[in-house]
Amino acid sequence: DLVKIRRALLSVSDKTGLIELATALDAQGVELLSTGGTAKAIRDAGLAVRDVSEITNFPEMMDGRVKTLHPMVHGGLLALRDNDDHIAAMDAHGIGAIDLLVVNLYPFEETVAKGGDYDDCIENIDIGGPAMIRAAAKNHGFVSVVVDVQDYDGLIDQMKANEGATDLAFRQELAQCAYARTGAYDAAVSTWMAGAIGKAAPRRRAIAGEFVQEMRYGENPHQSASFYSNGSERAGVATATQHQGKALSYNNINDTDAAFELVAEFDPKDGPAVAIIKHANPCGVARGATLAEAYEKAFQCDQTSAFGGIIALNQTLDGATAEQICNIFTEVVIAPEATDEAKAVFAAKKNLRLLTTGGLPDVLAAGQTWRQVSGGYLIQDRDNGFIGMDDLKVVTKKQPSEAELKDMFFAWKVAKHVKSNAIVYVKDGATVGVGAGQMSRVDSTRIAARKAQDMADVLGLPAPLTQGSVVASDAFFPFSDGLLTAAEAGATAIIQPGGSMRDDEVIAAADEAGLAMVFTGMRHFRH
Ligand code: 93A
Repeated sequence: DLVKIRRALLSVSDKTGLIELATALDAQGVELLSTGGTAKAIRDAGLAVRDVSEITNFPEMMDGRVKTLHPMVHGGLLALRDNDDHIAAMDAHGIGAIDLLVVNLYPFEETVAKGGDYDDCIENIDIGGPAMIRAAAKNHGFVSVVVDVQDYDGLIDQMKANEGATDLAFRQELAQCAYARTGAYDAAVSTWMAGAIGKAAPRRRAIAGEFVQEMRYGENPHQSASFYSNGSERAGVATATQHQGKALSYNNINDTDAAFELVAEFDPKDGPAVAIIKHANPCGVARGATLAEAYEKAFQCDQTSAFGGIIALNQTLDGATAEQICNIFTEVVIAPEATDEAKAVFAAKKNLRLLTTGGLPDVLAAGQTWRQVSGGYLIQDRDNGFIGMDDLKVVTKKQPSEAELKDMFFAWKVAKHVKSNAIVYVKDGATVGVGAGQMSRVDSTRIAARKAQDMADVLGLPAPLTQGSVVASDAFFPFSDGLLTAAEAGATAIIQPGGSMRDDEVIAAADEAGLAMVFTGMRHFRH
């Protein structure tokens, strides 16, 4: 199954490594064919190359839209070398076999990422390149196809090991990669177009990703898993730099993402904020005068759960905060940046992973989230819903104080990142009780209060920190029982969407208990 490479067609937009590759092929005695810009680059380097236009007997035309779309090219790629009819057709029409295709496509994805306008993006849709790639990949029994600059060295190694030939397994792997590339390319075009023509729910959708790494295992050890990026430049776990520690696990990536998206709710201009995450839910979130203070306040919320947690910071990790983080075992720390001092502190903790991202993601940015269900996908807009002071409606006799309002907004932002049913008690810019993922809202309210009581016992406080707190609920209270539980725990003010059939009953209960309550008119379910 070895096929010797005698003739190669090179047509690349990204000319990185081109001359090295062409030189190596030339040294192996391979005849080189090429399109306009690629041929020029090779020729300028002093190597012999034939223009495709000479083979097709057609000039490149229509601004290069038609260069390689010709039977002289496609016949050379597609002909079965062991089929008499195909060989006869090649002879009859003077078609020469092409044994190697090296293509990288017009930079469509980069053009979109750079904010290219509509016509610019359209012009960067490569037609001839994918056509050749698909043809060569189909005929991998005889043809090698390379679509990635990083595969050039592997190709040359393979040829050197086989006297200028490639083996079938190698060509199969190249072909499999090639179809992933053309598939991803068209997925990018289709995704861009859906946005460009303002189609939120196109009839068909194509998704694609770039392989990042194989995970040791998935959510559990018996599940295999891998990690793909979608090419987004959003600051976060997929684009972060890891400074130390072993590779992240599937659960680490999921939790780190939850942590960083949560802490990004807190603009660094308003001061430091810290989120500690376990199982994708926060077990402590706080603001502070310093980052170290914010960490300490977040840690106070649920010291027990924070063990083995994942910590996200909304600003540069400093040495003092790093020291504090080292007091207990932590899996991952993610921050926009880290000082050298902080890195030095962490260097002693070999198992701790430090990730930096260069910035925070924009929580208000549009985007989409995906969820797999059996037989399909659910796709929705990211929850970038935001409420401001003007959106709040005070529904009780009692008005919330300024301090309560501040804490309410804080609690509301946290609640958006807690699995439903979500209940979040907050006092002085720090969560003091989090109830997550319960099937009934009143249970979440009780659990959060009980955890606050547990913490008071641990810390030796006379009363739980929920005394004098505010509470956020991600969706409306369907009955007054949840609200009354919060009041019992010592909450003085409540923020919730409103909209229950029994809002009147709930408001009356709040008035009776002397609470202030505001409605946001927006829900933040998270499942
Ligand atoms: O406009 S195209 O879709 N029409 C073609 O026939 C064609 N053939 C190759 N673009 C085409 N290509 C692309 O040209 C290749 O995929 C490659 O990205 C680029 C290389 O052009 P040049 O050699 O002129 O730099």
